[in-house]
Amino acid sequence: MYDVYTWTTSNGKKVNIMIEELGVEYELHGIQIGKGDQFTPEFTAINPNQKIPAIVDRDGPGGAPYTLFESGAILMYMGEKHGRFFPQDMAARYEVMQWLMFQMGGIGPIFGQAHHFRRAAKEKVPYGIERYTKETRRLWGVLDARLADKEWMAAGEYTIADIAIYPWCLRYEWQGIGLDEFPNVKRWMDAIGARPGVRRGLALLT
Ligand SMILES: N[C@@H](CCC(=O)N[C@@H](CS)C(=O)NCC(=O)O)C(=O)O
Repeated sequence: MYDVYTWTTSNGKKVNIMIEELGVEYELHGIQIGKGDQFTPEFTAINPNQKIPAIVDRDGPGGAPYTLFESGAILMYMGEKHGRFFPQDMAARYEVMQWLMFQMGGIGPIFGQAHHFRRAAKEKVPYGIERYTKETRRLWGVLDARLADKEWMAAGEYTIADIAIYPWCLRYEWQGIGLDEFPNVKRWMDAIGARPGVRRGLALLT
């Protein structure tokens, strides 16, 4: 049984999809970041970094409750605990971790800055818009090249690497990206979007 502290943003969606794909039991706690729920003392005790997502596994290692934040760590934990979407074989596992880290260290921060400078920033800063739009487009190119001869991002199967990257791609319009320009990513997104667990995950809290 998990307590899941999340919202409908890209990082939140990763965990929303994962819990529905796994079919685990959970209690959902909507943390409305636009209203400042992430700054309450109760949530800060769960994630001192005051960001969603976070989880508490009521049956953690040793049978004790186990608290975890950072979406990549949560996906690895759940994938390992339930033996799904995170292969055991060392070479396959590190390939998955490689693309997961690529998402956490590249796609997340860069796409996030593109969203900020292109949409949220009150002042339109041409340097910020150009810098993050250009790098976002480059990262889309990396994804498209990777998927040119592969069905999934890593290890020849649907994994937490796909689950981590997909929600960020859903915001392509915010990034000034046309899906027709990246046909391999589009095909991969269509395949992920057709999964019932993904559909259920994306519907949470909406
Ligand atoms: N690296 C973190 C990033 C988490 C993050 O940036 N979450 C955003 C929503 S997608 C958030 O909670 N923002 C609220 C804030 O910054 O105050 C992760 O992947 O979990």
